[in-house]
Amino acid sequence: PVRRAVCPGSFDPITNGHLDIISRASRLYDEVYVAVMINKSKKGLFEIDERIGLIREVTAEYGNVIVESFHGLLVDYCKERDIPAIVKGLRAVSDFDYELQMAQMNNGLSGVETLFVPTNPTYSFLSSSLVKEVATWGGDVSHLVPPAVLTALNERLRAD
Ligand code: COD
Repeated sequence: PVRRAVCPGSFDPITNGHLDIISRASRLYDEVYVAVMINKSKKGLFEIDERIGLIREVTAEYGNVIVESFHGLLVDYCKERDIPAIVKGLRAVSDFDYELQMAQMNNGLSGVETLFVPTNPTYSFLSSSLVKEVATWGGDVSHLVPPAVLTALNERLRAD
């Protein structure tokens, strides 16, 4: 049987921290689905299609990563695609509380398992929102995001 896992998130935009988790998952599973979860109440910097395009570009080299968006519950996405495992990165204790709640809720809803991968310490402080804030004020984020994302950020922030 094909072993599948999903890495869900907002990915607004994808960072080296996300990429580290996705690449490690891609070595553990036959197919890794990256699900850009649509949150109507949270307007992002990048449109969903732009986020997907960037993720596809920077994960192409792994060869077994499928990138999609989904509007709804993560457990329903997993059910539709026969995915038994969610892979999440844990940055610090501060992530743990909320991630544990979601993992237990998702398991209770459908039996899906969540596996936590400890973040590479290089990226333990890294989040999409901090990247956006630093880049907005002209700070250097070139070591925190893939080159394609850096270009997209510069274009977007210059345009506004
Ligand atoms: N290092 C390692 N991993 C990281 C890093 C980093 N620096 N930054 C992020 N990650 C990992 C984490 O595992 C994180 O959870 C994931 O990447 C995604 O991060 P974000 O910031 O893009 O996404 P979030 O936190 O906004 O994602 C939340 C979800 C979209 C996963 C969640 O809200 C969800 O499942 N929504 C769907 C609706 C649903 O099912 N709700 C009920 C949940 S119980």
